[in-house]
Amino acid sequence: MKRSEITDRPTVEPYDHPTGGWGSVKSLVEKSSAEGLLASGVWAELSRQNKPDGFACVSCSWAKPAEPHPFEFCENGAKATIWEITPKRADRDFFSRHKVSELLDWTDHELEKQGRITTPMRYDAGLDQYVPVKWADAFAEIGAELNALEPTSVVFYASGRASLEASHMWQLFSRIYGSNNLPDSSNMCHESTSVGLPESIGSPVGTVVLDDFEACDMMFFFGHNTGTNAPRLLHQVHDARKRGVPVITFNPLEERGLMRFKDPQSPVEMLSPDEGVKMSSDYFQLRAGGDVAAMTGIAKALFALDDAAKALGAPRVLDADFIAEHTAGFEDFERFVRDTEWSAIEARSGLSRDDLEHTARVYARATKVIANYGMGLTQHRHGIDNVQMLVNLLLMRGNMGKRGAGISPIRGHSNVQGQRSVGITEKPELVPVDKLEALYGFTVPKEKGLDTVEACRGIIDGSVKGFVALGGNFSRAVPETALVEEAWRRMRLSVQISTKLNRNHLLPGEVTYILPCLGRIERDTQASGPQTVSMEDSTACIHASDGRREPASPELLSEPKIVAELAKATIAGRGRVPWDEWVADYAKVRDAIEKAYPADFKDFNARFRTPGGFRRDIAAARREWRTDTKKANFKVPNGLDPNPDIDTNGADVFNLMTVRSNDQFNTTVYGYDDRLRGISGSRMVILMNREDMGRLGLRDQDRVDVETHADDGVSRRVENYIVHGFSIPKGDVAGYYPELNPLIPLWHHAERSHVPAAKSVPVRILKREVRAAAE
Ligand SMILES: Nc1nc2c(c(=O)[nH]1)N[C@H]1C(S)=C(S)[C@@H](COP(=O)(O)OP(=O)(O)OC[C@H]3O[C@@H](n4cnc5c(=O)[nH]c(N)nc54)[C@H](O)[C@@H]3O)O[C@H]1N2
Ligand SMILES: Nc1nc2c(c(=O)[nH]1)N[C@H]1C(S)=C(S)[C@@H](COP(=O)(O)OP(=O)(O)OC[C@H]3O[C@@H](n4cnc5c(=O)[nH]c(N)nc54)[C@H](O)[C@@H]3O)O[C@H]1N2
Ligand SMILES: [Mo]
Repeated sequence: MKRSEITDRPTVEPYDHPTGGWGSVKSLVEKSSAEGLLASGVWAELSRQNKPDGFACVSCSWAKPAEPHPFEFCENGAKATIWEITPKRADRDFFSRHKVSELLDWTDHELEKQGRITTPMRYDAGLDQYVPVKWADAFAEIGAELNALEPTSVVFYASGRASLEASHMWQLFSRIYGSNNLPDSSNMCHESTSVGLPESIGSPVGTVVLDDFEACDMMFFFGHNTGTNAPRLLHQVHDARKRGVPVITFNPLEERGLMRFKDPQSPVEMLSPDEGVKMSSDYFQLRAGGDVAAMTGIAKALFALDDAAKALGAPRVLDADFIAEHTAGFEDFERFVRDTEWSAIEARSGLSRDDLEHTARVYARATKVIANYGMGLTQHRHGIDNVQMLVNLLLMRGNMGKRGAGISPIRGHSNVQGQRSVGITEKPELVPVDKLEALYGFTVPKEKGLDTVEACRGIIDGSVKGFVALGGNFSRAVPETALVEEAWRRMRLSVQISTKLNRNHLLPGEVTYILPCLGRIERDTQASGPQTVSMEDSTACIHASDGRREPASPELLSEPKIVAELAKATIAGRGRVPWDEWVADYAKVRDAIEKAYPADFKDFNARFRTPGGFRRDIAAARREWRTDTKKANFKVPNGLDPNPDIDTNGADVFNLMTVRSNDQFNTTVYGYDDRLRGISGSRMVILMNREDMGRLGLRDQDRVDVETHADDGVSRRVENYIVHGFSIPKGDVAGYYPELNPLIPLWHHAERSHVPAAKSVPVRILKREVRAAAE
């Protein structure tokens, strides 16, 4: 079970089967039996997943259709369900048998694999163990501890899974207590979207819904591993491809899901021997961080096509009417694009002018285009430039705010977008301060709170003294692992509301609690009866979710209940929130959300069971631009280079992308089989271009250490990784998150949005000379 035991030889073989297909069915059957679940019980839950009267999947946030498929789940959504409904338990007995220092040697996989936590636990430093506590004692002590701390020295983190109801209560608790320190996993994820899109189009979220996918006549995919991270979206891509819609993908890695797909719900496709549907009509393996360059090239080619059309008196290629009526900043953007040389574009993107001109021609022929993107755009120093550049491309041809067209950021956690919609944000200007103050009779703190990077800085420098987490595995998800982990133990208070054991639990502060909660698939019964919760998906549609399963333990409390009890123990007498009434009937929390956000959540309780969800009010989707200019703004990027000021100093510096495998959900590692990339047996791998390997004298399966290239005096290194040749551009290397997070400097983040730049970490690859000796 030791960490080191899994670094043995991985196998890396090209996986040339389509996504979906039999491989995914086999993987599911294996996962349920490994968890000791009968297939029949699993099927019963899975058939309710993402249905109007069922529960919202706990995996990704992709949209849930009004008319679902018979099985509206994918391989990875099913894995997430199986992982939550497991019969395994990390119970009192487990914690009495293992010291925390012992558990620190376990892998992320082994920790969570112990199963659901059943009892509230407090860390006992003398025993170096977690010991069971009564809920009432836990709440009382945490309340007293919080009251002894300065509110601005406490962080209230949320990981993106908790419901709209729990989340709205969470931010009220934090703000009445006196803190805007409400970072969210979104800070590590789509914050480049949340900062970039409002400047461009005046909306912080995407503008498309499922219906647009049915109407579009072209799609882009930039930096998203759809087959693994939002597999249900493959249905929309699959349908579009069958209609002959071109899909052009830009990704340094050949991700199977966007190459070939077999619909596991279609008997005809499953039984046919062919290779499935070709999902991308063109697939361009650009250099990581080369997206601004690639998009500048496409824009440049569009200008050239437009020039030619004008010269011939043919119809324009740019949508001149849309640009004149709806946009600002076009001239500056045009100048930037025309002034950028093809040589620079080709060098930085790693793509040829021909390929980019071809893309522009395909794009110019389409009239309704959706641009999808993920972490490959947001997790860069120039993450905001990436997002805004993609919007620029859409604006050039009026592909915004009309049916079949728009921007589609593919969100992460199943309710991460929703948490932001109901007040979880460190930026007080994004919450309805006046309404909250009038409704609940307290003063909302006005100074900006800490985001994720700032919270880490505070933990490291000691100014953050308390950390309360509504889900997640913060210390493992953030950069600069070594410094954060060390500093965590100096904190006064660490409280984790969790379902499963993870590494963050193993970093005790002076006072440390694990508070176990119900999962979303479980029945949540309160005074008024069974409760329903709600989530917002990636397309801003709100859905009801009903858990029916027997709770993993009778001692578990729901998230709203835990938040309310923490609040009552901490801020009793402050603010007029009827905590007990809300917990008794979550419909009252929904009424409260509607009062705070009347436009977005109009008739919330009446509408939230609408099949397919009801949509929040997204102004940009109807061409109302809530920006500084009242227009959609073309934005000029700060140059083509994602890491402009890194001085390689003559060293052989590679660009490391940290990515997810097909067998994990963030820091939750289900297993060691990244089937769609053909890698199995280990996650301690570095994927590298064969020419680069040759230059460094490396062969497949050689051991390497990886070191961050930075001159800030901090040494960041991971050891004993296995290198393997892979289809990846020269100069780029890839490996798995979160194991590689110790390599990411805390200061290496997107400008302004502070998203850690997890897709462009400058590293050196050092061959270990132990190979011969070890054999
Ligand atoms: N099964 C499963 N589903 C998930 C998750 C999970 O862990 N497992 N996580 C959830 C969460 S929180 C999120 S945020 C999403 C994440 O979903 P993704 O956005 O797909 O996240 P990553 O796995 O980090 O993969 C990023 C992709 O971008 C590519 N890429 C890397 N660098 C660049 C670049 O510079 N340019 C371009 N164009 N591409 C690049 C990588 O090759 C990879 O295909 O998925 C959500 N859904
Ligand atoms: N290097 C690198 N770092 C990254 C990324 C990357 O691509 N590369 N991606 C970033 C992104 S996009 C994200 S979103 C973050 C993710 O960061 P987090 O959201 O903090 O991490 P998760 O791994 O999703 O959290 C898993 C834990 O959540 C708890 N949990 C699960 N279900 C529930 C529930 O229903 N309720 C409660 N209360 N707890 C629950 C379990 O105890 C589990 O151990 O990581 C970021 N870090
Ligand atoms: Mo995320």
